[in-house]
Amino acid sequence: MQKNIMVKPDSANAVDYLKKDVLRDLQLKRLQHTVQHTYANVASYRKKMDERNVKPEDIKSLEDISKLPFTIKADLRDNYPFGLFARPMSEIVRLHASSGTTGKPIVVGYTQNDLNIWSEVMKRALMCCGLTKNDIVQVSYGYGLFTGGLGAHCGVEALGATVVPTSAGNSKRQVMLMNDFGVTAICCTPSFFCHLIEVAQEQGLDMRKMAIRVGVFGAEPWTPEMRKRIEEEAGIKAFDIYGLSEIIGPGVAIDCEHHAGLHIFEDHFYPEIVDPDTLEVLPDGEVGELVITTLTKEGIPMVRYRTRDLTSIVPGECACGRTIRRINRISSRSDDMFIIRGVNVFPSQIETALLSVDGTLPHYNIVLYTENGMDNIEVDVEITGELFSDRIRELESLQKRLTDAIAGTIGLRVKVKLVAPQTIQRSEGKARRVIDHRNK
Ligand code: DLL
Repeated sequence: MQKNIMVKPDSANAVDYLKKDVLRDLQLKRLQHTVQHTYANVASYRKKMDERNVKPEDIKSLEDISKLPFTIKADLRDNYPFGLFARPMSEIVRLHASSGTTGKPIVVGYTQNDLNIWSEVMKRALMCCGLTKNDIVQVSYGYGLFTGGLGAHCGVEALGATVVPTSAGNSKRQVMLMNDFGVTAICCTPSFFCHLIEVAQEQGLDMRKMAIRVGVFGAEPWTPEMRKRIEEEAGIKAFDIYGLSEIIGPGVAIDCEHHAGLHIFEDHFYPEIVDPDTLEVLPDGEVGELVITTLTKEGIPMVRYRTRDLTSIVPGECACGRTIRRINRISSRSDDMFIIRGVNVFPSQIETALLSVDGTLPHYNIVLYTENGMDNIEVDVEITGELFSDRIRELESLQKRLTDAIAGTIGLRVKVKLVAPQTIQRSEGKARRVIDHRNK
């Protein structure tokens, strides 16, 4: 086996600006090492490669990656818990798991070097949001098996900033500490932050007057309209951080101050976009499923992992000068889509429509139901307290504007129900917005 590819966390940021050919050389070397490492140590992966008649030596260029078989979530489930680990347990220093809705979770293991790399990419991500060691960062992603809390935590420490490890939940206390400690940045889901804004308001606190200036939001899809609302209501700059447990956790990609796509830390995570049906690799700019190959992961390397997340590679270079490529914000997962009366609908399209209309709050549910044998959508959305107690005619007009806005984005007229503030359940982690009551 080849020696480890050690990455010193301190060499971090310069890699974002490498010359393209230097980066491609680095990626190829790392890809070749990863394929050798995986072939030598992961039986199920070796079997798949043998079935395709591909050997590690066949990877002579980055394009040769298309010869390799894909990895899917079922491979992780079938090899539960440690079957895809490429290192003995004596070298695994931490486990995380993603909370599947059904059955067993997906388990991932990290060597010490994997943890160092994770801290490094998270540090680079926080630098992308303009954070420095002078910041006080509240980490309100859940700590525990979920990667959000500890992932962000280690990144803040690597940056040398001050971490406030509040974890998720207990929103009143979160707001109190944010105010008392002079917190300047927060890491949490966008839906939880919307909740924190209203909790602050209930306590007579205005986040715009507090020290907080940056939010690092992710773990769930959110729209540019949601970003606008958050930035206005809290007086902060909001950044979009992407990641998934199977690849490392948060810190796979993040947007910079230009918000023109998320820079993917491609010296560690090699991106491809494929057509989810044909699995053909798509050119830059075309939307498809994001497939990622880890280039430095030791504990559980992932070769051509199908994320199910839909995006495209942004062509061209970013005004910030980083040379690492960008992916567009993840607006949805291929398995989030529902089909109503023959129309493909993504929840994010409904969020975009709802938040483009004044008077709505960023708390909504999408209820799917069957009536007379037909599938339908009802959108329940909270509206501001003043509007709710207003005259019927105004409410009807708002309801019509919302129905029109939704019809404008999805092409279907759906039932919109205006509900009072605080009616819709708040989430502390990933929001569950779609409630499916359809007859199956
Ligand atoms: O959610 C890791 C994470 C934690 C990312 C904190 C960002 C911040 P999982 O629980 O494995 O890991 O869920 C991964 O969440 O495949 C996407 O579908 C979704 N997701 C994550 N970040 C974003 C984002 C963490 N910024 C799954 N936008 C991924 C849209 C996101 N979807």
